[in-house]
Order: sequence, then C-alpha cells, then structure tokens
Amino acid sequence: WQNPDRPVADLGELGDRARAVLAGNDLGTMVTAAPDLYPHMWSWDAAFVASGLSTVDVPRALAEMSSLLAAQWHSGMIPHIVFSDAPGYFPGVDRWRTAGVSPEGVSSSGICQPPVHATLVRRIVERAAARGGQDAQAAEDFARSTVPQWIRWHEWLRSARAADGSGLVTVYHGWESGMDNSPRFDGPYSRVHPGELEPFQRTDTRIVEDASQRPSDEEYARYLWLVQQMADVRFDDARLPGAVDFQVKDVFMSAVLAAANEDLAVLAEDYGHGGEAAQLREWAAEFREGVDSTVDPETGLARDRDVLTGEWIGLPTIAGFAPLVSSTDPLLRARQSELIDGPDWTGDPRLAFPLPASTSTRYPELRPRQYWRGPVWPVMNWYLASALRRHGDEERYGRWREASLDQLMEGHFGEYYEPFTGEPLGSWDQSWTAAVALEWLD
Ligand code: 9YW
Repeated sequence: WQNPDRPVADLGELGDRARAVLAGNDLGTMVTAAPDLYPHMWSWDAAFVASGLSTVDVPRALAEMSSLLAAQWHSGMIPHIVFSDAPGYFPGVDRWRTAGVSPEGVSSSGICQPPVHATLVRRIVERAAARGGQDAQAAEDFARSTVPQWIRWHEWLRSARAADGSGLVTVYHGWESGMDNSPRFDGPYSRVHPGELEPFQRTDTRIVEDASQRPSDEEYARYLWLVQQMADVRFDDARLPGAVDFQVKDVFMSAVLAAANEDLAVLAEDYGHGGEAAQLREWAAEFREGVDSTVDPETGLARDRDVLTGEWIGLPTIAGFAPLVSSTDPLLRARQSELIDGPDWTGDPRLAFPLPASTSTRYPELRPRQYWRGPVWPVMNWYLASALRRHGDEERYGRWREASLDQLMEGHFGEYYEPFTGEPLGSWDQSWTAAVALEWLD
C-alpha cells in the first residue's frame, strides 16, 4: 500500500477523490457501503454517506435518506441492511428470512444499527438552508414530510429496546452496535453456544484476503446463530427477550440516541411537528442520564451491561467515550477529554496519527489489524469530533481534523487503519470514509 498508484497531492485532490469514490459506489438511489465487500446499503453508513454527499449534491443526499426510509418496517424499525440486487454478500436476505415480516417489496435484514440519522438529517438540512435556493427548499420539504418517520424510528427504539426506562438501548446482536467484534462483546458472545446451524460459506474472507483483519469463523458461527434465533421468532420484538442468547445494554448506541433525540426535537419544532418536541427532549434526557450512570468511577469510562448476567462490561474501547457524545455534565466531559488525550489513547507516542483507536492501544489483547479490536476507524473519529465540537470543543475538533486529513492523504479511503503504521485495512474505497473526508474538508 505504500507504493501506490495513489498518494494524494493536496486537500483539493483529496476532495476530488472522495467525490469520485462516492460516485463510483453509487447505484442511483443507493451508495453501497463499499465496492466489493459490502454491495448493499447499511443503515448508519447511509446517514454518513448522505451527510458527505450533501457537501456536493443536496438532492442526491436526500434521495439516499429516502431510500433508507423506504425500507422502514411497520414497527418503526429501520433495518441495518437494505439489500441491492448485487450477489456475493453473506448473509444475504434469504439467510435472514425476513420475507413476509418486512414490508412488501422491502429486501432487508431484521436488526437495526445506531440511530445517527436524525443528527445527520439536521446537519444536511442546516447545510442546505445556508445555501438557500432550491437546495434549501428540497431539504425543507424532505424534513416536513419525513420527521414523522424519524419519530416512529425513535419511538420504536424506546419501546422495543428501552421500555424499562433505564435510558439504555438493548442490542440482540453485535452487528446492531455497528462494532461487530469489539472486545466489549467477548463476554456476552462467550456465552452464546451455537446449536444446529444451517451450513454456511463466508464471502468476506474471499474479498479481504488477509483473514486476520476480519472476525474469526468461530465468531461468525455465533453471529449466524443469533440471526437464526431471531428469524425463528420472526423478529417479533415481544419474543426476542425470551429467544436470543445475546442481550446487551449498548452504551454507545444509547448516547447516539440521546443526541439524535435532541436533533429530532429541533427538526420537529422547525418543520411542523412541534407537538412532539417535548417527548423527544424527555427521551434525550433519559438516555443522557442512562449513559452517564454507567461510568466506572475508577476508569472514567462508560460501560455496557450484559442483560442476561447483569454484569458490567468495562473494557477500554472507544465506546467508553459515549458521554463525549451525549453528556452535559462538565466534570464528566472534562475527565473524559483528559483521558482521550492521555497515553492510552491519542497521546500514545507510538501512534502514526494522534487519533483514538477502536480499542485502547495499551489494551493487552489489542489486535491492531483486526476490525473493531484495535484499528482506527475514520468514520468514528469524525462522529466523535463533531460531537465534541457541538459541545463547544473547537480545539480538539481542530486537532483531530488535521490528524484525520493527514491519515487520509495516503489515498485509499480504507475502512479502518492500523494505528501504528497508518496502513489502510479492510475494504478500500469505503463510502463512509470518503464521506467523512468531505465533511472534514467542508
Ligand atoms: C459486516 C458497512 C458495515 C458497518 C459496520 C461494520 C461492518 C458489516 O460494515 O459490518 O458484514 O461485517 O462493522 O459498522 O455498518 O460499512
């Protein structure tokens, strides 16, 4: 990778190349998450992609969000994958067995992903409003007509995944967290014992030839076992708690939801649904408090909780910084900001770029090349930095921006990066990496 065809000359060229990546992955009304590895639409990817696209083409960005919304289930759930017709990804729609459960004509998985959408819709709408003219009008029309659908999505998260009022969202699969094989899920997954599993053949390890960058076969068997358990109860929200061997209160997803509730409240007020704003703000407070309540006083990091054993999961992963997304407690924010600058995170002098990795680089079981067990994910860093900025931290935003742009200048738009060498890993030309490049440049 260091001898490429591709190092980028300057920021102007980086922007041109990022736009070309998105155009190259665009099927028309769906930008696939990656050209070969992920030839479909992923829920949270689509929101980042739309936000990046809105720096170039607002109507196209809105069309991306509309495609995703068109797959919303009657329950309100927005599925984590909307399948294109492309072959070659496993598990495909047949393995999910969602036909007859998902709405007529929708080809999707049966689980969800972190609800970053309302936050990014607000961003797109504000960007378009600042531009004025037809872009502003199109974004306003979009917001007016879709706010009710986003509210249904948040209502579903609250009622199907957090009805206990804990302010913490339950996930039934690591895939729902978006951080599939993070060490945070090792404990819960160690208690998942696949029974009789339909035979399967992975496709991801054919595309990412270095299998050590992807989850192991053992991990995959557990992933598929959970899919089978959910499909067996037809993804019925009421039956999942009695049927699924993996149930975790996901602190990062809860923080994302807290922030998104705030953003949706603003959109609701601005675009004709003000009556719902108070409810959304109540939920924002509930999830904000839920996240704050998980912080380990010793480490200063937020924790997940295994619902089935009641155990806290306090590993040093990026999810531990969930309060930086949602908290309004100044002491907590200060402590977390100091931590993230420290030697376990961006202050580790061995880093190629001073950016947080998915798992602390001092974690004894760090796997610096393996997916969510160590690599640096550009999309996460942009999301976290924009949350810092929104809470007034321009300084850290500026530092991370510079480091992130330096990281991306190698030109492959990697899915994730080796923390110490800066090598791009996983898929190249990953859409959300290109999208956040455009956001950093905007
Ligand atoms: C998979 C598309 C998705 C992301 C997830 C990431 C990965 C899919 O890719 O999961 O098959 O492993 O973990 O967050 O949405 O980019």
